[in-house]
Amino acid sequence: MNWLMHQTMRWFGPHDTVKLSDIRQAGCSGVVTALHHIPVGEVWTPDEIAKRKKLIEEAGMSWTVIESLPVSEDIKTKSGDYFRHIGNYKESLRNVAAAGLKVVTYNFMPVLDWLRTDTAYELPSGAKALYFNRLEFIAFDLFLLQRPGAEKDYSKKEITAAKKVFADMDEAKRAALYRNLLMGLPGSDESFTPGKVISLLNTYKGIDANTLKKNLIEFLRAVVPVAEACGLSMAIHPDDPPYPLLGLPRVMSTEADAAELIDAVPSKANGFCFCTGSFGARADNNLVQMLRRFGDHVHFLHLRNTKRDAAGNFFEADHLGGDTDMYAIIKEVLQIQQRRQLSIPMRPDHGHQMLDDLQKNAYPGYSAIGRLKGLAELRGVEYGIVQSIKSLYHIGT
Ligand code: CS2
Ligand code: MN
Repeated sequence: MNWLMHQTMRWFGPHDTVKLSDIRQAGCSGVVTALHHIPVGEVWTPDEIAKRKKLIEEAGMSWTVIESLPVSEDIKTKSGDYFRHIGNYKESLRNVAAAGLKVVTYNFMPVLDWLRTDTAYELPSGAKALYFNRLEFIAFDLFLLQRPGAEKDYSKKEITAAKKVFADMDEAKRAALYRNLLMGLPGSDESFTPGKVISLLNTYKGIDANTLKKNLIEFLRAVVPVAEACGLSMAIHPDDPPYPLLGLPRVMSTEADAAELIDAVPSKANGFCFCTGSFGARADNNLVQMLRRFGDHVHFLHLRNTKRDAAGNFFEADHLGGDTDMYAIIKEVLQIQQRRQLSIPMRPDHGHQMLDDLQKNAYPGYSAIGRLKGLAELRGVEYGIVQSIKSLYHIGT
């Protein structure tokens, strides 16, 4: 036996304040990255791919997983430049496969990727974590964004409580809340006025979850055969958080969503970036059961933990803390790898901002030291499981 997870970290490219040498010193042999400078919908050319690959290889690591080859809004909404973007996506797939890449992560979340109310939530230790506070989120929706019809999405009790939360916030807190929530927008450095955000949300006016799911399946029917033919695996990242927000539909939040996707386009090349942090933010997702069911389709792992409460808030806990039993997850992953006779790439998804990193600027969740700590803990769990199995069965002793 001994198929261990392939340890990687995400790198945002040459502008990332975390260096490739930091990632190597954390113990990674792989780097997960994307060509963020290429506009969504356009082709990743062989030249640009080769340049990035060279940087990673010169740093002594390999690039096998892309996160993400983004799916354009036109593809998600099946409008505008749809056909051109689908053609470009296929071309990018062929180009990355020719360069030796193996896994392509993407998501199908409308408009916004992840959503958090606080990107620097102080833990009792002084380290900082990403946090989603439901009442603050409702306050943002109702009073900062002033989204038409938003009241329909919340109970009277929640609205009253959110009013109070909002009244107690000073201007600086309100501005930070607004900024944090729009960080998941592509090009989030630009200033998005509430009017601009609402017009983006309005592009989904006629698109409910059924239509979005249909569009996702159509996208997969177009690209999975190409991926399959060139030896690539597609890996969808789940919704984060895994439920509808701001009136936008979400279609990859639950075990049922995942099953539907595989049934609709049955191919090994159609699979998941299994993010334990995103799926795990829902109490009704049984992650071990999901891994057992979809193990053959898990092409990439994001290992992260969240701590939920009854009011719908959650924060990103230590990798071995929180509501997800990381020991059980890793044990399951080891069995999948053994069965499939391969190593699944994994990365510690997010980490706390801590120690020297408290003074540094990094992408929220992506400072070096917290992720290094997370990776070391996860690696330790994996090592412990493998060693104890060996000694129990007297393998190699
Ligand atoms: C990531 C996602 O930082 C994160 O939360 O897990 O942004 C992820 O990269 C995308 O959703 C994948 O397309
Ligand atoms: Mn993730």
